[in-house]
Amino acid sequence: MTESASAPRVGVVMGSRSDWETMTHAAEVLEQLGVPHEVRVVSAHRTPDLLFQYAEQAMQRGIQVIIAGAGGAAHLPGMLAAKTRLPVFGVPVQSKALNGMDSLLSIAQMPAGIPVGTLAIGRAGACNAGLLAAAVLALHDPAIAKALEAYRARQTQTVLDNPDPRS
Ligand code: RP5
Repeated sequence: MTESASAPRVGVVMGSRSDWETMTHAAEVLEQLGVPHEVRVVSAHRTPDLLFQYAEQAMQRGIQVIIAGAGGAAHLPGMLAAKTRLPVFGVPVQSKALNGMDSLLSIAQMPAGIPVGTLAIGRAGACNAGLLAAAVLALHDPAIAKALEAYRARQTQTVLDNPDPRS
């Protein structure tokens, strides 16, 4: 289980241990940017009471953003969003049967009134969920803002330094 040293400000949750291969990318980004976070398996279907408890207690525990990844009938992000006003970013995990299209549509097609910010399927979505969570916290946290700016500058420089795709 991944934990950062200080009190977590971002909750990275997922429907199953099998989602970790994807969701580890969100945690890695948060780690790189120095964002205190926690990682938990919370299943909408197998542990519905835990889901409610997590969403109800998140804010009072100091969580400010929730990143939720799930695959298939991916109800976790939407149900978390139904139970807390914290921003919830949903990551569609690439399912075996339908390549993640089921996950994507389950997460994106929320009814008006209960928003989930839906990311891309798989690794890119998980990375970007981490970056978006950091961007939200960066609005009021200069250290995270600086880390985010440095991350982006490094990324730009890496592309500029390697213009020839053959080398
Ligand atoms: C979803 O079912 C999980 O988010 C996971 O993506 C999918 C399959 O879960 P496992 O059967 O691998 O535990 O709830």
